[in-house]
Amino acid sequence: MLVSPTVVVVGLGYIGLPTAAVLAGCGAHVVGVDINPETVAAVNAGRVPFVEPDLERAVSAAVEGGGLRAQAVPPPADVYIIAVPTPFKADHQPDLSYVDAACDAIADQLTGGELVVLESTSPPGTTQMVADRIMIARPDLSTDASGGRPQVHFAHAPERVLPGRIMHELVANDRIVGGLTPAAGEHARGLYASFCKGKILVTDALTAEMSKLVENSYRDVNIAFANELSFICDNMGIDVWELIDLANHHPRVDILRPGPGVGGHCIAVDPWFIVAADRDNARLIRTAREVNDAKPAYVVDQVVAAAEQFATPRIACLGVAFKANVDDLRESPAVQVVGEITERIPQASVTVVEPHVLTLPEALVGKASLGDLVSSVEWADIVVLLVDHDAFTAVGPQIRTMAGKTVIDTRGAWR
Ligand code: SAJ
Repeated sequence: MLVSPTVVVVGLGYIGLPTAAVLAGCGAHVVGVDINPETVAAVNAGRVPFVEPDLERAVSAAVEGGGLRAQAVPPPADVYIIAVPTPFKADHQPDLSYVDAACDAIADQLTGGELVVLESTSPPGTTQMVADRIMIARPDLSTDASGGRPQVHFAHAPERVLPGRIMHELVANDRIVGGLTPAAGEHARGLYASFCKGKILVTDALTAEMSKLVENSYRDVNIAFANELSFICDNMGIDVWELIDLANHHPRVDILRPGPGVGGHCIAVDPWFIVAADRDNARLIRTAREVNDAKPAYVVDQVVAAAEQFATPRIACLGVAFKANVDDLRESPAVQVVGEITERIPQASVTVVEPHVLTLPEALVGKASLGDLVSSVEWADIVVLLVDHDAFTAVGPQIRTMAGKTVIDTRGAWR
């Protein structure tokens, strides 16, 4: 690996921006590229357009020190890291349009000798697709030095950091890198060894792609097991939280926690990439997705049933983030639950309490209001806990003693 390489990071989101800041902090000359002019302007001003502990400090230090700048178009560089979104379409098929656009943006800049790393979580075969797309645009280059043409190295290095702990995990976690060729794998190892304190595990690109999908599917299947237990326990009149706590005393049992569904941009998405790649064999993975996706509607049914005892129910929904102590509302089951409550119980007044945001998400504007914790809980007939933010778990004892309120605690935070 070059001592101070020029690294272009395409996509300054939850993964690209932290990666750019960490690389700059380790001596690389980093250019962040984003199609959103507001993101570019924010980064160049040393600001971060979303909440992530310690990130803003790292970005502003990198920008002030001259190691990081942002722009709309990729310049020539030694390394290109693609960290753009890979959502799925309505039919659960992967949408690779952002990856395609990133390839098209960097293809013109290549001269040979560069490393192109795909970090976006991707369906199996995407790294090969990236190389094929760029080689079609640039027939003067090759992936394996064949025909004497200058070689470009392609690798996949899936990000595996946990939102809320990104700056720590980016450096501390072990990192899987998979090359399209062994040489590409070794180039990628050098890049990640420059800032990762964890082990760098080198494999081929296809296995690296699958490793990321398998990790998140593993978690999804295990959360589905917990959510399925919550359905069974409600049916049988058993406290699912007590049951799980008891079962987890077994030395080889570690059941996860039920909730209102699985959110975020990864665990609710990535398993579909495996299903899309091998529908016939991915039976458990598909069923887990279906079990977890059924949970928000189940919670709404509980609230609808509770609301029947009030003519004009007042409902306080605590939390709309996709999980505890973050401001990230992407694919949040809580947003879905609140939206469906307002549709199914039109006579209800609904207040949302979300200490991590200043405004309601667009999907809820005009349907619910945003309130503070104490007055919303005091006002409500029904309190629905959707996210186990620390701010909510702390008030559990007071809420348990409030007479006359129906409490639906989807996270078991107030037991
Ligand atoms: N959840 C439950 N019950 C649990 C655990 C989680 O309902 O017991 C829910 C959460 O509330 C949330 C969702 O699952 O809605 C996902 O949360 P999470 O904390 O499990 O995971 P993410 O999406 O924040 O991050 C995951 C991580 N992957 C794994 O733990 C295998 C992270 O390491 C990945 O980097 C990240 O996905 C990603 O970017 O792919």
